[in-house]
Amino acid sequence: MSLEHLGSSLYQALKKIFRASIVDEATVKELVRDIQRALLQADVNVKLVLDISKRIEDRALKEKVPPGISRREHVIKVVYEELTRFLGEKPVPIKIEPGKEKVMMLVGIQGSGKTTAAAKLARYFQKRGLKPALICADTYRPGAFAQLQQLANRINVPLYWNPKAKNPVEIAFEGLKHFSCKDMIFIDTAGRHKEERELIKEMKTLEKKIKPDEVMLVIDGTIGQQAMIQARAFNEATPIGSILVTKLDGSARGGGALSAVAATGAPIKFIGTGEKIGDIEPFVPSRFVGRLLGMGDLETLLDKVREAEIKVPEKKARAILSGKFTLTDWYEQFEAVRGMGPFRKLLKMIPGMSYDIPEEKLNMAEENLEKWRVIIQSMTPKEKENPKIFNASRIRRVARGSGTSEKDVKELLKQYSMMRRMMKTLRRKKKLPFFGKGLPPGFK
Ligand SMILES: Nc1nc2c(ncn2[C@@H]2O[C@H](COP(=O)(O)OP(=O)(O)OP(=O)(O)O)[C@@H](O)[C@H]2O)c(=O)[nH]1
Ligand SMILES: [Mg+2]
Repeated sequence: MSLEHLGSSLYQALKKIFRASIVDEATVKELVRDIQRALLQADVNVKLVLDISKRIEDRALKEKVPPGISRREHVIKVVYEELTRFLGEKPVPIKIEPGKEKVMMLVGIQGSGKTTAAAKLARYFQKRGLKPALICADTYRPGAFAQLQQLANRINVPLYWNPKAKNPVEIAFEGLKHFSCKDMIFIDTAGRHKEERELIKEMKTLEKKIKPDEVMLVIDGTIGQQAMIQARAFNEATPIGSILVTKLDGSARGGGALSAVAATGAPIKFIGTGEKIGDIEPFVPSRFVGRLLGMGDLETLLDKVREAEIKVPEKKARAILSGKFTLTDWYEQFEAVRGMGPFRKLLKMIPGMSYDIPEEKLNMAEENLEKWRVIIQSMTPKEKENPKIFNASRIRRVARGSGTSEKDVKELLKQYSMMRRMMKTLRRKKKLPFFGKGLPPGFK
C-alpha cells in the first residue's frame, strides 16, 4: 500500500527526531535526507523534492524557535507545514444549495475512474442529505451504461441515458431536463478515444453546450508525475473546477500524482481510495498530511506551538502564579488570546494539572468572555482591584450598569475567586513551581 508506505517512511524519519537526544544541524540534515528519499520513492518530482527539502532545512535551522517549545517540536511543525503547503491550498468547498441543482461533469482519460467516481460522489452527497442523480453521457464504451446502472441501483440513485441518442450532448440535455428537481447531477463522460486530443475536443464541446457548474477532472493516481501533464492539458482546454485523484489505495506513485497535480495549482477536491463505492474522501491537505504522518496528536502539538507564541509579561505571569491577580488581570488573560489564553498555558505546564482543572471550566470562561467584558467595564477601579468589597448593592449596581443580571455578576466573581483559590492551593501543595529569579521560557 503506497501512500501508507510513504506515510510510514515519513513517520520513521520523524521518529528519529523524536528519539534523538539533541536536535542539531546534523539531525535536521539527516531528517531532510530521509524525507527526500521517502518522497522520491513515491515518485514525487525531483524538482519538487529539492524545493521542499530546501525549505524544510532552511526553516528548521534558521527560524527562531519560539520560547516554550523545543527545537524538536519546531522541526516537526515545519515538516508538517511544508508537506501541507506542497499538497496544495485547502480547496474551496463545492457550494451546494438543496433544490438548486448543481451540474458536475466528470472528464478524464480512459480508465481513470470516472464512472466509479460518479457513483462514489453521488453516494457521498446522498449520505449528506442531498438528492443526487446520474447521467450516462458515454456513447463510446460498450457496456458503459450497464456499469453505471449497476452502481446506481446499488445506491438507489436515479440514472438517465438514452440508447438511441448518438451524441453525448443530446443525452446530457435530455438528462438535465429529466432531473430538473435534483440537488446534484453528475454527468459521466467517455474516455475512450483514439487520442487525447479528440477527447479534449469532445470535452470542450460538452462544456460549451452544457455549461456545467463544475468540470471535475478524474486522474488516475497510479500514473504518478504524469498527472501533472494531464492536469495541465485538460486545464488549458477548459478551466477545470476541481480534480479527483483515484486509485490512491494501491499505487506506489500516489504521492507523486498528488504533488504533481497540486503543483499545477488545480484544486484536488476528492481522492478515491478503493474500488468500493464508499472509498472516497474529500481532500484536505493538512488533514491528509496529519494522517499520512500517522500523528493523531499533531494538532495538539501545533496548538502547543501556537500557545508558545503568545507572550505573557513577566509581572503578570508571576501574579497569576502566586494567585495575586486582580479581576482586570484575570479578564485580560482570557481576552488576550481568546481560546488559548496564558491561563491555559500556565495550567498545562503544571504537572498533574490536567486532572485538577476541568477543561470545561476554561471553555466556559471563554464563552462568557463577552459578557464578562461588559460586567468588568461597569466596575469601579477599586472594585476591579479588590473584588472582596463586593456586596449586594454593588452587585446590583454593576448588573444594572452592564445590562446583565445579578446572577451573572455573582457567577463572574465566583469564577474569579475559584481560580484564585485554586492557584493558592496549588502553591501550598507545592504543585506550582515557584520561579525564583527567572521564569520559564515563554514568559518574558
Ligand atoms: N483500486 C481502485 N480502483 C479504482 C478506483 N477508482 C476506480 N477504480 C477501478 O478502475 C477501473 C476503471 O474505472 P472506471 O470508473 O470504469 O473508469 P472510467 O474512467 O469510467 O473508464 P472509461 O469509461 O473506460 O473511460 C475499474 O476497475 C474501477 O474499479 C480507486 O479509487 N481504487
Ligand atoms: Mg466510464
